[in-house]
Amino acid sequence: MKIDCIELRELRLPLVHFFETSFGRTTTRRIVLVRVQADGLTGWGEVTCGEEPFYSYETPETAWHILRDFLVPWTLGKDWAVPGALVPQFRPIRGHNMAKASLENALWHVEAQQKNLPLATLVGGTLAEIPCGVSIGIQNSIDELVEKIECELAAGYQRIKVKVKPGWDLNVLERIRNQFPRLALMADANSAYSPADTKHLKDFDRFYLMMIEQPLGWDDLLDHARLQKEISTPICLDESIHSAEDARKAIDIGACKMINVKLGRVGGFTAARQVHDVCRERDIPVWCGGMLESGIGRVHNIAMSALPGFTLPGDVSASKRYWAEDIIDPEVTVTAHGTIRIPQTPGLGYAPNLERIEKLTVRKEIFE
Ligand code: OSB
Ligand code: MG
Repeated sequence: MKIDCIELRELRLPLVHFFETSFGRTTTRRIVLVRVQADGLTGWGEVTCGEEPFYSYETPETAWHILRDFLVPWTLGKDWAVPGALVPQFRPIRGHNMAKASLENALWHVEAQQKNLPLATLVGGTLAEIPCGVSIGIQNSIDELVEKIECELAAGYQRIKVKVKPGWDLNVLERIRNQFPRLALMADANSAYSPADTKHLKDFDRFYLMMIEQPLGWDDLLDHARLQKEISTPICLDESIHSAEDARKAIDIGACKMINVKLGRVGGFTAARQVHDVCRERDIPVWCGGMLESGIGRVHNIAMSALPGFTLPGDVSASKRYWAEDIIDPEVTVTAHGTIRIPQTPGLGYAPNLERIEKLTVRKEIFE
């Protein structure tokens, strides 16, 4: 794959409903897209960082800088045997996995077209249909949250994840459990608690959650291992897992019983497959997390979710939950039984809507 041209763009995309976590509320996304031209084909990637350095230190500005000043010059004009060849090339840069993933994933998209394969098949996916859940943010009231849960269940989603933080946790879970005793329910704390809250976190056990995601420090493994010994709710790690090495260490010390895999957080399809493999060898279920992606990132998530170890419903849901109009055609839709069908056509299986992408673009830089 000879890289002839790389284009970076930033889009502004308003969410249909604000999304609030323990670290803040998002109303409009800043989406950085990467478009690569190679061997006469076009590949798309998305930087999945948040607007602020709260989920991780990456932001649209840091990603643009790392791409423009390092990753793009290291990639452009060269001939790459496979997308995974970018991994050792990018290794000298510590971290910045979301910037790295955007470029590597665009090459996977090119390769899928070259080999005439669906992206999911190219990356090793075997499932024809993936189970879907939803992540519901903190709302203005518990009544509004319950209303949202009812609406998502009516749409067919197979499990509900709610965001929690001190003051929006036991009261909320109590109410949900009373109303939906059999619901497949989980909670995501995004690092809102500390080891001093162990007794409080033990109280979550009575709600028999599928898991609690990232209760403690965003970069911690050890305290999660200590906490897991004290609580019966399975811990799932998100923020702390940046590589297959992290996954191995976390599992070895008992810091988690499940892992949320995000393509951006681990640095692209190559690393995501390695995390998947480490977990599968150790019987640790994985599922695909979300970062409020536009259609491009969403379709990459769908492809990854077809890997055989993705046995739990992911945070991969329909375009219309996020956007009045997505930037791909068709939009991602979910079946009445809460699944997404894996496209069987070569490439992404969805077409980036160039006209709409152009209209939403607020900055663009082209490298040839
Ligand atoms: O922790 O999984 C998370 C969104 C932004 C940042 C972090 C997270 C999330 C979500 C939303 O939970 C998942 C989605 O619907 O895309
Ligand atoms: Mg999370």
